[in-house]
Amino acid sequence: MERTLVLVKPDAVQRGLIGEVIARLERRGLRLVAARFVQVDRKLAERHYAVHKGKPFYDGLIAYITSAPVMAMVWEGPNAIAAVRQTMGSTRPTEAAPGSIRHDFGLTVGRNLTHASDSPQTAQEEVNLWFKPDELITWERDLDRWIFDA
Ligand code: DAT
Ligand code: MG
Repeated sequence: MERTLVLVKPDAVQRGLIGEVIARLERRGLRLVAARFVQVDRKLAERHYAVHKGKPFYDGLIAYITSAPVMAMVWEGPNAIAAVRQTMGSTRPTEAAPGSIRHDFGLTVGRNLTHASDSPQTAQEEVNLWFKPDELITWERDLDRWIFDA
């Protein structure tokens, strides 16, 4: 079982797509662990995107992620990290697979709607950055045995 951080970024919040993103993750079979609607401040933005500091798009990225609220969530399931990245689609919407969120709703890399952790290590770091331990809910769904085989 893996846990991964998902952000519905400011453009998707402004466009009324929070429900669309949640619906796709629920439909995929993933299980919600935590959710928080957050106005991101510069400090959190810089910690979240620390790996991109110094890149040409960094300042624009910080301005984007702090420009309106984001819906921060943790989702879990078998292979959750890869599954969620696939549901979001490639970073550039024009390279994202048809049927993915970035394909279906996006055009440019600077307004690509969502964030998802890209490895077990970053997932753990990002979940810890965005949520306190007591905000993460461990629970079981009656349907899990029909979706998860372990
Ligand atoms: P992802 O969000 O798919 O994990 P990333 O970690 O490489 O992609 O980059 C983080 C975000 O930074 C990405 O969602 C959009 C922005 N970004 C990445 N590359 C960019 C570029 N070449 N020009 C503008 N923005 C970029
Ligand atoms: Mg990334």
